[in-house]
Amino acid sequence: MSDDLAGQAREIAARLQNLSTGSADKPVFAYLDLIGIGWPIRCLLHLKQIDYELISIPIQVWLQTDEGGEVILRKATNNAHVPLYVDGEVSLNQSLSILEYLGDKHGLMGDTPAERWGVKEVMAHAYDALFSWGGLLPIIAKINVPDGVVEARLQAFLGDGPPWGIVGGCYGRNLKSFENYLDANAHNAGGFMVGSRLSVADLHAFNVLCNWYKAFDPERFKAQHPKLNDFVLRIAAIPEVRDYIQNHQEATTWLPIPPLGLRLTTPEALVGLIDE
Ligand SMILES: N[C@@H](CCC(=O)N[C@@H](CS)C(=O)NCC(=O)O)C(=O)O
Repeated sequence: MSDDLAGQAREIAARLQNLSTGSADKPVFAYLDLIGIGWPIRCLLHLKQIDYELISIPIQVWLQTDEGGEVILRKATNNAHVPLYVDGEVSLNQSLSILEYLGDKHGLMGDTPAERWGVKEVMAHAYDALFSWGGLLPIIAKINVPDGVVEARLQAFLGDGPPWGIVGGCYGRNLKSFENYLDANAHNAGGFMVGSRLSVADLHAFNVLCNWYKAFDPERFKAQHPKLNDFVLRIAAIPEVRDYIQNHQEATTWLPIPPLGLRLTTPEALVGLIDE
């Protein structure tokens, strides 16, 4: 591996570009060295004890640009993003597709056609709760955003201030939808999002609920959403999930660079989220 960061970016880019269903003798998963949206995929691979190659890309390497100022690694995948998952059957570059594919392969997509649709719906909601206009990521990301806007957006999102643009009370509203999914499934024992056993819907929901929403405002989360806190503790009590959190998960939720993000959680605080 080259010792300069741009050299490392070029080497990883070449490796990603050379990956194909024909080349992979075991599954390969490439992602940044943070929890981000990779957590449910890596947790599933851990739960199912899949032997795979992890290409963990340090964020400083990802940020390297070429002579023209373009991010080198953005040119290495179809949609300029990671995660990327490749095995002998597929090469997938969207986290939801990867989760659905692995969910199918390893029996984590529900037990009936209706449950399968339910799993997909909860995953779509979990994705929205992070990435959509009313999601948490646009609130956290503050690079080049004036301080006043960061604060107004945050207050609106939490419902503690007037709406900002189209963001208003979305922290609580996004969480209420998760509660609705749990309530709708309450006739099934076990307290899962869908059906009567673990599915990728639970893994995806867990990541968004614990590593993002609870980490962002632990006191509010516990006080106002006890049912979701119980869900977090329940999923984290599954021995393989607990092992993944305590011994294998990445140390930070996202870019560990304070000027770029609001309320970044320390590695210790992140692991502590499953004990209360
Ligand atoms: N819809 C895509 C989104 C992927 C995405 O936004 N990935 C981020 C990391 S979480 C990324 O690659 N960021 C680097 C960049 O945009 O340069 C998915 O779900 O896989």
